[in-house]
Amino acid sequence: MLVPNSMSGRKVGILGLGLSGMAAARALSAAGALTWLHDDHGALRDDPPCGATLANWQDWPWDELSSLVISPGIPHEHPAPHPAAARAAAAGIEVISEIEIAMRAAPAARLVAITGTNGKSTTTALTGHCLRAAGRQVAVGGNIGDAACNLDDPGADGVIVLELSSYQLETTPSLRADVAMILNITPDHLVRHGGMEGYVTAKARILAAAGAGGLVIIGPGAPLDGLAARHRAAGGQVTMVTADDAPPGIGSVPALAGAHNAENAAAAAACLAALGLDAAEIADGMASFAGLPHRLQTVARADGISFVNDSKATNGVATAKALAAFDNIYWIAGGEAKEDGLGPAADETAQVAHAYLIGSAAPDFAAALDGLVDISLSGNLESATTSAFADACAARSRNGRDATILLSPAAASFDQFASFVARGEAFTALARHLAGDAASPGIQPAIQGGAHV
Ligand code: UMA
Repeated sequence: MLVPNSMSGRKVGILGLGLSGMAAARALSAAGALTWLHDDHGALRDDPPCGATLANWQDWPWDELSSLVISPGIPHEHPAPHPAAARAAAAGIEVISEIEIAMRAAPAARLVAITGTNGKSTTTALTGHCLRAAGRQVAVGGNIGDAACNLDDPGADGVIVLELSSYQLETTPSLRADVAMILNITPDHLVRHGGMEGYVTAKARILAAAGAGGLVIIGPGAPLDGLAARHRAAGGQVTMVTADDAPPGIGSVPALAGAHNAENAAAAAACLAALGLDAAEIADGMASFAGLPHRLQTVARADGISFVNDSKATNGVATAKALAAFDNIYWIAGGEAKEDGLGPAADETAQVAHAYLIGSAAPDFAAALDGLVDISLSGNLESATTSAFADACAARSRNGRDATILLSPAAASFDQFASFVARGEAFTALARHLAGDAASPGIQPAIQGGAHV
């Protein structure tokens, strides 16, 4: 556990008792701080730690609080601040994240901080995996799943690799990174950041974390070019990477299929080189990377038909990348649409044999795809997967072509599932049932522990 000893004796409110809120409560308790805990939905995953009081936020000792730790999913500015955050701001009480609590523990390990709209979990897991494969002590956490406060400091020779969302970056003023990455920025979470400018500003906070001494690794395209120029002008070190900088042979690693993963691999490789790994260590680590669940994860195969679970693709940019990575695709999409709907995914349909649309986004997605591909309005995932498999089998018996049944929704899951994890698990179960192969021999297992909940 990362314990912020400098906060000993402080009184701290904690809003939201999910993974990060409870981790912050435990770390603050270990530091000797007193905490008051509240969750609007009454959920409490574990017993409150020693020194913690469960109480409605209105009943906290506001005059004595030094800080409010707010869960990343709770708005503190846009579209409207949670009333407790508004009260803290009015009283001049700092509003901070659980990541900030971990930073105040001042771990001795070197720190890699990774953000981006898409690919940050894969790049975080890949970087951690390669370091571990090269014999380094590593702790991996943040938005990827394990709260930062739960990590153990691997020590001065070790590395902490953190995936950071825009929500977490906004409220972590003490972030300091030896290597910081921004992989890409495309519109996402705009309501929470008051628009694109606010979203880019939140992501760009990672540049300040690297300061002049750290290395910033930046992916291609706008608005990243501008951020890179700005950071260089301020005296910072910047390495810009594209897919062409990926180590040779990446294309044959199943978990790193597609041009987008070549970009992720290029960023990870630049980071690993900066941390002292040689080219052979980087190549070996990448070759043995098994990927993450729900991201281009092959979950079943039957007679030349592969089922690929890309449930984590909750926006059009992520789905466009998946559509570019396969041939002859029977594509399942839909759910709760983002502001830009299918976005660039509507321009990547050249390899789509048929689209099966589900959830509340289906009518809008159908309109966007009209005239581009054959469409079925399937309603739900079960119907879509069953139809896709039947159609793919029938076509294969006619033309002999292998096919991919791809769940890459370009939409959030919340209209029909509790999370993208639940959606991906449902697809996996259906796929294995249809493939008649519960164990799915020959399927490369994705590494566990990276699933967001
Ligand atoms: N809650 C309230 N009031 C509200 C809203 C929520 O009290 O108005 C409560 C909920 O009841 C819940 C708690 O707040 O009990 C917080 O739940 P949460 O899911 O928002 O947060 P955590 O469980 O702490 O998980 C967070 C990240 N969640 C979000 O950013 C929404 C996790 O990222 C992260 O893995 C975890 O911390 C550990 O760092 C998830 C995510 O969806 C995977 N991230 C977004 C993304 O990747 O796009 C940013």
